[in-house]
Amino acid sequence: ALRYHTGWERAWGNPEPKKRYDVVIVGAGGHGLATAFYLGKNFGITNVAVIEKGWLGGGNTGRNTTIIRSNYLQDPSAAIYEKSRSLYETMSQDVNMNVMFSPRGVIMLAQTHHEVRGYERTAHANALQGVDTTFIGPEKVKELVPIINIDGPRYPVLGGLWQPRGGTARHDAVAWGYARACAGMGMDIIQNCAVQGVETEGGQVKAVNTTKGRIECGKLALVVAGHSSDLAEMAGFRLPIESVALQALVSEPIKPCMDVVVMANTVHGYMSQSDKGEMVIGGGTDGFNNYTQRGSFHHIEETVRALVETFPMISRLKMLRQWGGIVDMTGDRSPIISKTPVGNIFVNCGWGTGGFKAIPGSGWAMAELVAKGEPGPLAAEFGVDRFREGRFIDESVAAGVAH
Ligand code: FAD
Ligand code: PYC
Repeated sequence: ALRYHTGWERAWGNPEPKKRYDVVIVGAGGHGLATAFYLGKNFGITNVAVIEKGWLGGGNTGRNTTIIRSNYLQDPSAAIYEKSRSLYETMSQDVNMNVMFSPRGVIMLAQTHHEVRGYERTAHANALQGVDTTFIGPEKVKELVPIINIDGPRYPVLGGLWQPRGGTARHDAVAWGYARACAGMGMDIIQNCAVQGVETEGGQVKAVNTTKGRIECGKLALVVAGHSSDLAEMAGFRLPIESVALQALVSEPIKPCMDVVVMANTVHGYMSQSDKGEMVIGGGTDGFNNYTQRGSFHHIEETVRALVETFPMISRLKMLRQWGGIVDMTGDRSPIISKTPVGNIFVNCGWGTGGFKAIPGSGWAMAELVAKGEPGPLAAEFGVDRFREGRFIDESVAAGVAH
């Protein structure tokens, strides 16, 4: 039947850059594309280019393990992640593409007494923030995840933080959906076009220099995750970001055996089952800064060894693929959505190991910042100045991934 599949329309165009745009967004990952989408949808700003050095969604957006949840501790985090989670519920309709959002529920296992106390605290905080989570006991964990071993010798399962409305979505479709919707609003998505320089004059950006030539812009949004420090350097300022590889792997496909997402932060691994049946697995970040988009062997071993304790049945699974992405880590494990020392440059980065879930909420908040020049309520606490002023938004536990 596939031989009849010819003459398909392009979902988004392949334009040459124009001389000037009102807004240039660097980075066609989820956050850059969502920023463009909400600039158009919420503010009617459509003379926008999204510039991508590779292919859209080819960065962390297409490399993550797709976990969506909003069970964070601090109020500003719960607000933006919950906004984002709720936007995932209508994303397929909003962008007119099936992003396969699957609110199957997420459990963060408590495997030490410290974690029990920590997650009970988070559940109370979430109740006050309007985020639906509960602390559940080990029997309930076993009921939700029959393949789990709750009596592990080193770290028995003592309970878990359960968010029934968390889940997963198809990550490529999120990027494709936004890209097609943005192109439909008349925006240009320019792939294979690396930004190599940022021209400023009198504290304002004038243009970016790219592998496809000079492009003038009224405003510039830097949304490049692990390459944020490079772009900031081009624009003449520094960001408190470290870049490091985080990797994931998938097994051969097997019959449905686990219909929730499980994160085991003490033994350190997380696992869900994709619609194709593969077990999607991830572990910790590399212990050194680097820009390599691939995994390191010791992580595979450590992650799988950790998960085998909790899920003994995976010991006989074959692993098919592994890959890595460059994540942009801040010291407090919270993002930066901020003005910069250059008047009309704005930055969105620092989502680190946990920004897939944040894509729509982040785009919503960043679009408001770019359109108005000032952050709205969702972004207000995430300015870069907080590192100078000591107003950290500590989410090192909620991040769930060892750093
Ligand atoms: P990206 O998708 O990386 O996009 C940035 C883009 O900028 C890239 O496409 C890059 O090519 C482009 N770029 C860079 N430099 C330039 C330049 N000079 N010129 C032009 N373009 C440039 N988050 C979760 O919420 N849940 C998870 O389960 C989860 N799992 C993860 C697992 C792994 C293995 C990894 C790596 C990450 C995971 N994350 C997860 C984190 C999440 O993937 C990221 O936070 C999120 O995708 C960041 O999106 P982004 O749009 O900011 O960045
Ligand atoms: O933020 O939920 C998360 C996550 C899981 C795996 C990597 N990040």
